[in-house]
Amino acid sequence: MGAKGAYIVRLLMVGDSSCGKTSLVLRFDQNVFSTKFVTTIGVDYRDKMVKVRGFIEGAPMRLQLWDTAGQERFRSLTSNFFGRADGFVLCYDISNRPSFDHVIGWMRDIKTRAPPDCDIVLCGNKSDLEGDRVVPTSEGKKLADEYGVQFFETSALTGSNVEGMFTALATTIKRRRIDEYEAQVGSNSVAAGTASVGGASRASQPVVLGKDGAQDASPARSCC
Ligand SMILES: Nc1nc2c(ncn2[C@@H]2O[C@H](COP(=O)(O)OP(=O)(O)OP(=O)(O)O)[C@@H](O)[C@H]2O)c(=O)[nH]1
Ligand SMILES: [Mg+2]
Repeated sequence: MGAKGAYIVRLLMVGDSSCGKTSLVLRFDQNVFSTKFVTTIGVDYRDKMVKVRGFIEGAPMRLQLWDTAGQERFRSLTSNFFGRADGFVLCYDISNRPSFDHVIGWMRDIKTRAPPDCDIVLCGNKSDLEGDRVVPTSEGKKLADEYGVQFFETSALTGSNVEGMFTALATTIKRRRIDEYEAQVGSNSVAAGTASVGGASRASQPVVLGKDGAQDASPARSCC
């Protein structure tokens, strides 16, 4: 599918190293999985065209998946990307307690550096490792509730919940944009057919309907 008419949504994958961020992106984008661990250097980038219900039916959504490195040494680099995100997938590994404990720090970084209206999903990955589980589902859910964000447990290995999680986040973002759009139209009395969408609260990155906002979709490329 071409990118014409797509609206662009920027999603950032964040969380500790080895919790499975890259694996989740690869499962979602290409339906593949590898047990080999190749740690991400800086930030990798992928495009994924998806369709979600609502707004202008049939208009595709172009997900820009920014897969950041979890290693501490890249933290100042990767946090520079937070400011332009529409949504975050904040990951931990259900078989790794420190990765869950560090969610608080990741959340603090997001709250400090990301747009205040960005949407967040808390994602407990590696749900296939039930025998090694050290973070109960109830604990992940409780933390997500405290932050007021959606919660999913996923497995990049089996594919369980992976598409559902990304789709839920994309749908939430789209819903928010509809609300922003309607508020904008309502307050400005702007004709719906000519208005740009999503710029109401984030002037730096308006989402423009009916325009091809970026280059052709391409495989992963490292930007840093
Ligand atoms: N069993 C299991 N292993 C997984 C799963 N997801 C990822 N892994 C493994 O965990 C290791 C790390 O996965 P990555 O996706 O590279 O982790 P990452 O979060 O991108 O790590 P950084 O790039 O260093 O931040 C790899 O060996 C993967 O095969 C999962 O759902 N289940
Ligand atoms: Mg990675």
